[in-house]
Amino acid sequence: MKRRWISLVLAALLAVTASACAPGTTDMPPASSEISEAASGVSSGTDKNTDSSTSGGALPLVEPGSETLTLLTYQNWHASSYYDADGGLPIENKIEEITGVKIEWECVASGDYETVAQTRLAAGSDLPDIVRVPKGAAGLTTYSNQGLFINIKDYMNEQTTPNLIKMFDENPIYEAYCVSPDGGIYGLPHAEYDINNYVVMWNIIRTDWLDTLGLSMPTTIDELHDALVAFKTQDPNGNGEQDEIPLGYQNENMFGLYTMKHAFGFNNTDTWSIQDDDTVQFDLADDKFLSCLTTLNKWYQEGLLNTTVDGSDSDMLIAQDRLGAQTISSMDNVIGKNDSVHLVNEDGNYEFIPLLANPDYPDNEPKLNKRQSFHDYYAVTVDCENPELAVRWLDWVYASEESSVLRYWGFEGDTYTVENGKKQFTDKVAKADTSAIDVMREIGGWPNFVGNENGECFMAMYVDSYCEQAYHDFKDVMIDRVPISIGTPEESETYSQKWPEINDYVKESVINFINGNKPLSEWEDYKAQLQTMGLQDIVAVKQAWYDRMKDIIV
Ligand SMILES: [Ca+2]
Repeated sequence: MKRRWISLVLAALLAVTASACAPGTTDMPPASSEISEAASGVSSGTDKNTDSSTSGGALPLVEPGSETLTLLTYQNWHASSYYDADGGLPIENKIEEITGVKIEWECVASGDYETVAQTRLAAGSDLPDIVRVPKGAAGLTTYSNQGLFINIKDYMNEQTTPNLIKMFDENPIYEAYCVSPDGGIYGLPHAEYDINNYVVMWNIIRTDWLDTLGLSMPTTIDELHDALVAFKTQDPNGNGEQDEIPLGYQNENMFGLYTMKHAFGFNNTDTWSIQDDDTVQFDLADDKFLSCLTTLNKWYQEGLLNTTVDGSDSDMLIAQDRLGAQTISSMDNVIGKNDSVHLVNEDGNYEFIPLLANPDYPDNEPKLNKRQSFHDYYAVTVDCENPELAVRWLDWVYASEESSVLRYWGFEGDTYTVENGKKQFTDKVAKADTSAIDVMREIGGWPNFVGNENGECFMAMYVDSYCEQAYHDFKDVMIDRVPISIGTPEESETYSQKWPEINDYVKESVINFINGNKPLSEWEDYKAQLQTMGLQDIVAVKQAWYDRMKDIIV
């Protein structure tokens, strides 16, 4: 009975993880909203004026039902609620009502999406009006240079795109991620920027095991080491067996141990960093990283690290009350892990480990990198017969506060209420049997088309949970990643030709250095090989991206 219950819970956890997971990001969900209640048009929809050529932000954008746009995008993450279902989903229907624009959906399962979308774009004819561009920023470069997308900037002005202009003014990073090297705007990125100011994604540890063994939360790399040794040798799960695995992996599997580099003189937790002089650096080829690898290799030899390189047994180890610490979990998943361990040990509790100090690097003050905040672009194709309308539709759906409320909070009185100007989800969402985000996706919320996810709304799903504590613990040390932005055709070609191979080689080498399959004495060979493979060219591309972006933001 117990076993069945565990497997049900695990299945539910997996379902949540899968549904919350956007490709190109790590393991976490989205979110949204800030928003004024004065959502002009949300309640009315039809009583406003509408000359499509001049009305700008007025709603509806056109005479209701007079215009249709086709949209090629991912299917809803929800297991059974589809954007292209007969009758539509409540939130998309509301968008149609407000904008007056009918959407003809062409939805593809995420696993098939790149192939389908690439095939459609390769054909170069009979394209949908709006498309989620495959292959991220590189895809946008490729297809815009083939002339398949209109320049949205040609239609941008106070009349046509008041919401986008306001968004760019208030948050220049959006503009920085939109503008191509030629100055045009060929797509709007799926944004997890705002939500990522809230989402902590970091390494976790069993705090109840620390308590049991009389240890404090580690604050230095040596204290973490000693805690892992105690986990291994002092039977914290109390079953009389030495069956604990001190440190395992989630995202990026064993390679995710690179995050320990923050305790070895690096200023961040990612593989790339910005130095004080504004140069971009690939940290995993910096000699300081050899010290990190040397330490991890020692930990491996001491039996402190899980030998399952892909981390595939982590969920099982957690559910068996056997895993002491784990790399790279997002904060909502920490809650899921605690639910899982509670089935066998009601005291079981994972929390994030603070960023660790190291006396060898006394002045280092590392920061925690957020998740990648922008990925996948939405573009208007040259086959669109009414590009101005498509741009106005994107302007309202992507960038307006009213749309943000509708798409991420849903319907006032039904999925959320407002008290003293503060929104909160109703029990229908917050106390449902499934995750809050799944309830919202069932009605078309938290969409994976034209997303722009807001953290306040995300946090409202986790009121009084560990997420609140985690956010407060880490909000002051979180920084953005080195950007992956829209390149020139040359940059894009260099990046797509060289980076995947380099990336694979780095991951394989890091794992082999740690588990001893590659002697640490081969560090210099590793660095030389990276140069041979063209790492310096990738560094130059990333530097150009960063410099252009900085110019727009400053
Ligand atoms: Ca034990």
